Amino acid sequence: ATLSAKNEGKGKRVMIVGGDGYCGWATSLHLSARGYKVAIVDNLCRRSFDDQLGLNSLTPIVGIHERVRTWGELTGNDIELMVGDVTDYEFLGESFKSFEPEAIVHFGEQRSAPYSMLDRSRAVFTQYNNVIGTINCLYAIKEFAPDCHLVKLGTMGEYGTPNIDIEEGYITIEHNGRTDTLPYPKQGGSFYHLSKVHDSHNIHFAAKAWNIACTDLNQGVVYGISTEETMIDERLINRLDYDSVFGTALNRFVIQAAVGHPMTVYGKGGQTRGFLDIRDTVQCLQIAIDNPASKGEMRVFNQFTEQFSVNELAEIITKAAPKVGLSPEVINVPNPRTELEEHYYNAKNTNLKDLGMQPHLLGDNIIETLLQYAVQYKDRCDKTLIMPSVSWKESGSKVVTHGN
Ligand code: NAD
Ligand code: USQ
Repeated sequence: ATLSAKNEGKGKRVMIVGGDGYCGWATSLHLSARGYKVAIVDNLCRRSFDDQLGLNSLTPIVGIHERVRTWGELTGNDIELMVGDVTDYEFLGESFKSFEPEAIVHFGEQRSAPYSMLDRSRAVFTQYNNVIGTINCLYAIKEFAPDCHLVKLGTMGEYGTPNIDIEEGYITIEHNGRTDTLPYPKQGGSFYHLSKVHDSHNIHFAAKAWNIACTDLNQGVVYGISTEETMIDERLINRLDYDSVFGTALNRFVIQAAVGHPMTVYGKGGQTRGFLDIRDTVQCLQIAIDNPASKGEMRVFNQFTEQFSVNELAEIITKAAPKVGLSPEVINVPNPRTELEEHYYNAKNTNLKDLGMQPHLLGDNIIETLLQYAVQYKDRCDKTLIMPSVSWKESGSKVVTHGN
């Protein structure tokens, strides 16, 4: 297949932890198409969460072995596959010794806020999986690949919604006549978001203690389905979550509009977040890898392109939908989360733009394309999975054995 690929980093050895997931699969193909030597490390737990809770991807995804084989057959680019868990240090160490990564992109965490609030055992799993996995990556770099650049996915949600502007990772504070630049205050809104806060602190410390090069990418909510590479063949299709546990705001609204379900605005809908197209996720990852952090530094980028409130997202879709023959409704459902529904929000995102990121903005064309795509797979949607099923207030210590 012919791809409009640039290949500045041709030959660079990049390990992608979580490469079977939504962001990780798209990034693996993007880099592989551009001549990077890619190894995917994934324990496939995301697929088992679907099995546990009875969820599914709107798009029909094939198994990881078939995905990787298909990619190799169609493009001649081989991706190495190592199935295992990064909380297992012996496995991770062996992966480092055999692949010898020059950069490691760490997507491999439990990334759903509602999943982390299901019950005590999921809260503990989320923090153990995420925090220990990241500590293991730091030790593996120290022990086996001291020059390897860690590119770690954090989240904009680490900052919460403070009543002042959000900076990129650090803020200069004047206090009692003295000044210092310090980590920006963190206020995660779920045990998941807090796992990322803990990761950031651990990375910041290890970067200094062991002279490791680290980039913490505080990514906003990702939307979109296709990248150039995932569209070559249906066996390369990316996953697309629409259920109330793993589905995220804009993707959920698009799918809801496509299947004739009202768009579920939680509470007043003034909740504002940073968003980006999945084509910008893969672009930003390449930029971060091509321009490594300095050793001993934890560099922080806020990785989003535009800010919207959930009400604004619903309005944008309502406006674009008639062009594809749809007329979605909006419902305000009681907010299952503990969060501000009306608040100030102004986050900086200049570092990636300064390095050349060219954003894909959320215009009508994109919404139309997303809606058409969702309509194509609408029969795979189980509408009973759409309404919120996890309450922050009711999270208890009893194990919830099914999603609702
Ligand atoms: P995803 O769940 O689709 O993918 C994560 C992948 O990591 C899965 O394939 C899973 O099996 C794997 N994984 C999890 N724990 C692992 C472990 N211990 N060992 C090995 N593999 C493991 O998630 P995603 O949406 O692709 O998100 C990727 C990363 O980006 C996450 O860290 C997430 O927090 C972050 N992020 C995502 C979004 C978003 O909107 N999707 C936004 C901001 C940040
Ligand atoms: N929301 C609705 N209706 C819905 C779904 C969500 O109003 O049907 C609201 C939520 O209440 C929240 C906002 O939309 O205020 C965002 O929720 P979300 O589920 O889209 O995103 P979130 O839980 O924050 O998590 C997602 C990813 C996570 C990532 C994060 C980026 O799952 O991995 O870290 O987005 S950020 O939001 O910037 O922290």
